[in-house]
Amino acid sequence: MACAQTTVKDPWVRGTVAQQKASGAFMQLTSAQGGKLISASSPVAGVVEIHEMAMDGNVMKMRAIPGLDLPAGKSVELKPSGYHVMLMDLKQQLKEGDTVPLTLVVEGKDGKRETLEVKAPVKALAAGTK
Ligand SMILES: [Cu+2]
Repeated sequence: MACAQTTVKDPWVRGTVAQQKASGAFMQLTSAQGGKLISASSPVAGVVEIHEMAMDGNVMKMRAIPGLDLPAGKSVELKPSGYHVMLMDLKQQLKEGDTVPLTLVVEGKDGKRETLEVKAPVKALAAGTK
C-alpha cells in the first residue's frame, strides 16, 4: 500500500452476554482523500454488515447499508445510536478485556481498495448507551 489514507481512532466493541449472537463495533474513521467503507469482517462473527440507524415511523431501527461515505478529511463517527459495524452470528461471547480483530475495506475515490486491520477492545455491555 502506497499510503494509508484512512485512519481509525478509538475502536471498540460492545460486550455480550452468553448466547447473545450479535453486537456492534464502533470507531471514528477519517479518510484523507475521501472514500467509502464498503465491507468489514471479523473472525469472531459469521456475518458482518455496515448498519445505520434510521427512523421507521416513530421507531429507530437499524438497517444494512451498502457502504458508508467518508468525506475527505472529515471524521465519521460510528456510535451506538448511529452508524455501526454489525457483528452477527457471533462464535463466542465477547467479554470486557478481550480484543476483537476487525478487517475494514475502504474504497477510495480512484477505486483503489485499502484494507485496514483494527484491534478493537471489548467494553462492558452498558458502555455507550447514554
Ligand atoms: Cu446493526
